[in-house]
Amino acid sequence: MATLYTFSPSHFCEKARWALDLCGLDYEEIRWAPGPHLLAVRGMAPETTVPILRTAGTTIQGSGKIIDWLETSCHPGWQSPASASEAEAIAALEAKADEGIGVTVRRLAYAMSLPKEGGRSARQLFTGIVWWQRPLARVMWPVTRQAIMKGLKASANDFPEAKTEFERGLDHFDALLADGRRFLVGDRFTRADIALASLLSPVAHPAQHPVYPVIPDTSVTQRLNAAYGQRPSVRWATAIYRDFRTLPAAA
Ligand SMILES: N[C@@H](CCC(=O)N[C@@H](CS)C(=O)NCC(=O)O)C(=O)O
Repeated sequence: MATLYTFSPSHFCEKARWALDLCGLDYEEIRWAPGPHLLAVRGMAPETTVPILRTAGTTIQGSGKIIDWLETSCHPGWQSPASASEAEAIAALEAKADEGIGVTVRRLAYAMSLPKEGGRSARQLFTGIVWWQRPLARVMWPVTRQAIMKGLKASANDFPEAKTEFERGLDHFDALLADGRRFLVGDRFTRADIALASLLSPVAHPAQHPVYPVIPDTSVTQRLNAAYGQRPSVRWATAIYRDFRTLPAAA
């Protein structure tokens, strides 16, 4: 059986999880906490980031690479772009969703939470983590919290820039969706749709998200949803979750 290593609330992890669920791949999810994950990832993969997928024969790090691997090994219905130009458009939009939404919404969420309500973020981040990381995660949290604020430029002072950056990403996708299209590229669901919808999930807070319902405190998500929930991209993400977020049969 394959193993997917994640942080519980991570939207990049949700992107990979969604693709795995859609493929029907049999996998176990092991949740790590930021901080202790540095020990766990050592020797497993070159970077320190999750998601990481491990199968009998290979270790794949990064949501995009995991989906690349799924496309060749699992033959999901949403692969095989109709043309080279469609493949290019899908890749470009996925990259834009990763950078313009994934990175910026994470920075904004942390800038809203870590400077003053770090304990809430910890409770979210530690949801369902593997047993041996629990005590370590708590002990390391003060250092981890500072490291995240510094590394992601998510201090209180960074908040205005983080907000502007995220809104720029939203503007981009709102403009793209203004023609009323159902899918980002062409007339069917693709990995670009998985990318944008999952990376907007911290704002859309969709009912079909497999982790959010069990996360103890979602106040930042609620605030993000109150501020941006009516934006066209966020409404689009909510609808895509409703119509396409397939969960594994056992879940
Ligand atoms: N481009 C990567 C981004 C992954 C990423 O940034 N993951 C974060 C969690 S959202 C992480 O693992 N951070 C911990 C670290 O950088 O050590 C992907 O698509 O997988």
